[in-house]
Amino acid sequence: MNGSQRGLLITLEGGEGAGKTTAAGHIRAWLEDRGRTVVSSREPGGTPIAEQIRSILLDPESKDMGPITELLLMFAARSDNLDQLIRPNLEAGFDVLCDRFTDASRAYQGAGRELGLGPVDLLAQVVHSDVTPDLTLLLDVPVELGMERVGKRGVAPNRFELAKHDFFERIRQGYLAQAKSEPDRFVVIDATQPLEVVEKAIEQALETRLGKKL
Ligand code: Z5A
Repeated sequence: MNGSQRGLLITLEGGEGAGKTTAAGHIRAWLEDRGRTVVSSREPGGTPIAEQIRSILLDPESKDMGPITELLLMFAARSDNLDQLIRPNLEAGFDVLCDRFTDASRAYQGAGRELGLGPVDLLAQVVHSDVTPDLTLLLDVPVELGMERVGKRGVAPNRFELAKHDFFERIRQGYLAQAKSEPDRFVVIDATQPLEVVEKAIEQALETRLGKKL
């Protein structure tokens, strides 16, 4: 029930082109069909300040940015998203659907940039010790397939998309390791399948994991 109860935080994770943005629309509609009010966000971004930080992070001109700067900017954006959007909406009883959250920092900065989980978990403790996703859907695709999908969009690559294959492979393995270590929070979806099959798998995960809370 929305209103008096805290809303649910659902996060979407995965490598480039896994289908998170596509899935977000489907999840939102599924929840709304059940009478829920859903607020969407994305990271980095979601608020005016965080969107400005996103521009710096994705700009290919920021090519000299070091991994610690990158991590701190991710958490600066996240902190604003939490203050302005995530916490107030959860407290108002609305569900928040976020395209990426701290697991992306674990995968991209922790595994991809090889900072390890220590600094990520430390910042997570500082920034949101009070907030953990109720459910995290990890859309998993091999790096090549994700890149192929992104390539078809015909949009200029952002700073992350210019990285080498090894970086994306570490990210994929980082995500899968996280999912394995927190099986109660994560559901891994095989996102290589046709869209209708992926959507069915997502619906099943929502029903199984959140059914009783709705
Ligand atoms: N980043 C980070 O490093 N650390 C952090 O803490 C956070 C983020 C939070 C911005 O993310 C960047 O920030 C990101 C990680 C880093 N790296 N990059 N770039 P983003 O989420 O904005 O960017 P993204 O991951 O590149 O998203 P994306 O490319 O938009 O991918 P997507 O949302 O997962 O995919 P999509 O747009 O839904 O689908 C891609 C295409 O595939 C599209 O044409 C779809 O129609 C198609 N598609 C989707 N599903 C299917 C299926 N099942 N079959 C066939 N085709 C499909």
